[in-house]
Amino acid sequence: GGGGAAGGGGGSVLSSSSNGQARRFALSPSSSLDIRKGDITAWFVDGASDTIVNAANERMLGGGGVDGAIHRVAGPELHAACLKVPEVLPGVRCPTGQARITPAFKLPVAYVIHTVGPVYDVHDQPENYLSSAFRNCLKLAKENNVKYIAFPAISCGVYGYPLKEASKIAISVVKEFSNDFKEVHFVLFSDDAYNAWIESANELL
Ligand code: AR6
Repeated sequence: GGGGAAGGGGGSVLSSSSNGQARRFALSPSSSLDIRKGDITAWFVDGASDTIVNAANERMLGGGGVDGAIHRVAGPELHAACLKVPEVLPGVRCPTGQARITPAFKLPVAYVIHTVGPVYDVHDQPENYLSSAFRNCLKLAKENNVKYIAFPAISCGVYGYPLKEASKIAISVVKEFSNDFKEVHFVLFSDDAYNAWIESANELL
């Protein structure tokens, strides 16, 4: 607790979000979905098994956007840990739609789960890759006994996925795991992303 000051942290206290924009929806009697605005690199709930998801690329060695921010805050040990993830094809550590887990080093969470969303205009049926990305992250988190997990808007930056379509997929997949986590959070950087996620949650939950 007490992590709210930097923004995004303190998931159990809605008002601790950096700008006060946060909404909570029930997934089950013991599980909730939180949608908030903020910087995912500052997010944590209790530190013990907290996990943030990185929107990486297949090489898994950093990049721009949220990936760049996560590597900057985690420090160079994260890059070293990613290098140790075996390549499944030359230059590919995490194929599109899959997920890999590493420690989080200087981030205030325990783990980073790296996933790769589809490039909207390149992949056929990008919805299948995007739902796989969310599903594989949640499966991997569950296997590691994670109770609190936060996602960014995977594929919605340079990969060009439309926010509303992506939010419907993201929330639908989270619903499949209604009993598996205490809290699933979406930590969104822009007003547009936040509004799209709230709209879809109102439609689907
Ligand atoms: N916290 C939360 N969300 C963020 C943050 C942050 N600190 N920074 C950006 N976002 P993107 P992609 C939002 O482009 O589309 C990288 O270079 C951002 O506003 O980071 O999956 C990788 O290495 C957007 O809504 O990821 C890959 O090459 C969302 O995060 C490629 O980009 C995702 O935008 C992946 O592209």
